[in-house]
Amino acid sequence: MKLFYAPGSSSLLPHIVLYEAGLPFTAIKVDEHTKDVEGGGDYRTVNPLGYVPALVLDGGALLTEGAAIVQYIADQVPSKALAPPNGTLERTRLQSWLNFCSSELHKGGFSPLFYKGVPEQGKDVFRARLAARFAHLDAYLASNAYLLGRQYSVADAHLFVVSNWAPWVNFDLSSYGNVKAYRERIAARPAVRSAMNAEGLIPWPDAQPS
Ligand SMILES: N[C@@H](CCC(=O)N[C@@H](CS)C(=O)NCC(=O)O)C(=O)O
Repeated sequence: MKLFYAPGSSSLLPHIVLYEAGLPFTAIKVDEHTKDVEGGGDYRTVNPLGYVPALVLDGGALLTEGAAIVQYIADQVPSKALAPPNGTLERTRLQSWLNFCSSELHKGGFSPLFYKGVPEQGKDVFRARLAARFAHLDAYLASNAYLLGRQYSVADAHLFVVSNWAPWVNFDLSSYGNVKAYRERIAARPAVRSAMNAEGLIPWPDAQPS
């Protein structure tokens, strides 16, 4: 399998999950802005939409969208319990959290804060949305070690990855004590450290890598 990634971006999610799964893969770096692929080529020939992550399977099939990619990876190694079995209520709960991270936190919260053309006043609208969602998470994590309760899952990798961006966009997480403790638990996982190390993210950079 080949994972196309840009350091510190949402592609860190499948990168972590590939290490959690213990499956063989090659990680190929992409410049998120120019679309240049390290070693040569234009990334849009892999994913016409131009964004990471993309996972190319050994047979050549292309998978896109982080939330879907990580469920595919998890299903290859059911013994690792990275996702509840398909068709169960718990699987639907996992999908709820993955969608929450993709839509409410990533696209509907953090993404607009990265856009240089958006005025600060406009950005405050998204900071307020994020604040409400992190308050909800903080209350939830007061009595749950992980998003699915007692069991770590790919959704935790997702929340970890999107919340990593807070210092890059001036969103203060310090008042969310349970989120902080949770993030420290996730960050300590060997697979998380391996993926972050492979992307040059230890220590976490003060600004988004260019
Ligand atoms: N819907 C996609 C969004 C992925 C995404 O936003 N990727 C960003 C990095 S975090 C990217 O590659 N942006 C460059 C671009 O959109 O051209 C997913 O959830 O996987």
